[in-house]
Amino acid sequence: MEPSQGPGLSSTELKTQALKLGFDAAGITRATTPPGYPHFLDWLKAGCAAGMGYLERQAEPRSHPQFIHAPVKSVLVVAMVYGQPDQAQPGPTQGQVARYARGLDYHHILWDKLDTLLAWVQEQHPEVTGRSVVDTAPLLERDFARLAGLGWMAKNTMLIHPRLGSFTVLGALLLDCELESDPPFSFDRCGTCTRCLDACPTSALTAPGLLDARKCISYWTIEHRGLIPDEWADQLHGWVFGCDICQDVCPWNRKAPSGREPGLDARPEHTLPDLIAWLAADPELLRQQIRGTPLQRSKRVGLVRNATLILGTRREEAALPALIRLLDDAEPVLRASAAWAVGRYDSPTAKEAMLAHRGDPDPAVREAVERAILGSNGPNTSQPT
Ligand code: B12
Ligand code: SF4
Ligand code: SF4
Repeated sequence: MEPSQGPGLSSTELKTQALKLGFDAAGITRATTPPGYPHFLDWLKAGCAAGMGYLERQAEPRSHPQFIHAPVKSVLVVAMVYGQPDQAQPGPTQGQVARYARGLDYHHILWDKLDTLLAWVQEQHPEVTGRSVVDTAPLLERDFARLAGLGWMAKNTMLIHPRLGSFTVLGALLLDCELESDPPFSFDRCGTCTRCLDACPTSALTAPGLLDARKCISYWTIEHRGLIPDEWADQLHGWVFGCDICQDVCPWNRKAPSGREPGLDARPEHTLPDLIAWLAADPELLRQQIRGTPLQRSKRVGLVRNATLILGTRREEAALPALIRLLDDAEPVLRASAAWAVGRYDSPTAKEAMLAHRGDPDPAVREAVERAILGSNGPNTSQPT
């Protein structure tokens, strides 16, 4: 028999209802200051948040969920598995998209389900108030997921559920009633493994459990606005949006189940997109194609910028005409990225195109063109290996 809780809402029934709605795991913890909060502040102080100024601006609210919902007493944390494991390798003009971003935007799917769960609670207990949280609110979600017993904070910084693995998205329902808590997950199941740290191509995992966003492909391709600096432009390793390398190599994902939510299933055109097609696409059509998907976060300008840098890194002959056309795009960021990419080709056509764009109206683009002409943006004399 479960002890009586607040207005009589049963923790077990609440979690069962969450699973019925399609979540793959649910756990409950008390609203408290998350134990990782001091670590989060150290991480910010060390500059590891890179250009994500919103984390700095909303640092204090992360100290307690009451900043999001003042009367909160309990936090229900949910996890949902998404998508399927990779099956195909990218071709020479294709890019990779992180698995979470191949279908529809998970935020809306999770918010809807959490709101439905809150409505279910309020049907029985109209006095209960709550707030659904998915990613964007200032909550240290992985810390709360661990406290609610859903898994451990792994060396790649992911929350790994022992049965579901780490290809999960998290959400939370903040409730103002007392509920019975689950025991926190108190084991570290990484053991002596260091596969994720060894596999990260940019050494962004600077220590177990520590990610420096200034070195992370996921950060550069999704969160960074504007031009990607030359020293990172050829470090995307084929990832046009996000990066899954430190999860793909993790043994805990080998036997993990595939996602059951159809909305998160991969769309073929967003799995291994043809990068030349993105460069050449009518801007409005591309905007329409990505609407309602996670790719919308980078907008057309971010996606085409990333695609341009990947093609330039590879120096794919077939991409040169599309890259040269991009030198006349309306977006200065794309013209400057195209200059970087075209400058890497060792061909008279590429040189001619560079010289023809020395007079670009934007000073930053002119600077990128000059760097490209000087060849200071990487080798343009040898063929790619
Ligand atoms: C900012 C952010 C990013 C940044 C920074 C990532 C990072 N590792 O911090 C970037 C853009 C790089 C990113 C990338 C990704 N993200 Co992200 N991201 C977030 C966001 C908005 C905040 C995370 C944050 O606060 N980071 C700051 C660090 C310090 O916090 P933390 O990693 O959670 O670290 C905790 C531990 O370190 C712990 N800790 C406690 N004590 C100690 C002591 C020591 C010594 C150490 C080392 C650690 C430690 O406390 C910390 C604070 O809670 C969350 C959503 C949210 N609101 O929480 C999603 C979130 C973490 N991201 C998510 C996803 C899916 C991704 C990607 C997989 C997307 C992709 N494929 O490209 C990658 C994964 C990269 C990776 N290995 O983490 C999911 C993760 C789900 C899961 N199962 O873990 C989240 C939870 C979003 C969601 N609602 O589902 N992300
Ligand atoms: S997401 Fe990619 S770049 Fe970032 S830490 Fe993981 S492997 Fe490294
Ligand atoms: S790859 Fe190994 S060290 Fe990294 S998260 Fe997975 S189990 Fe932990």
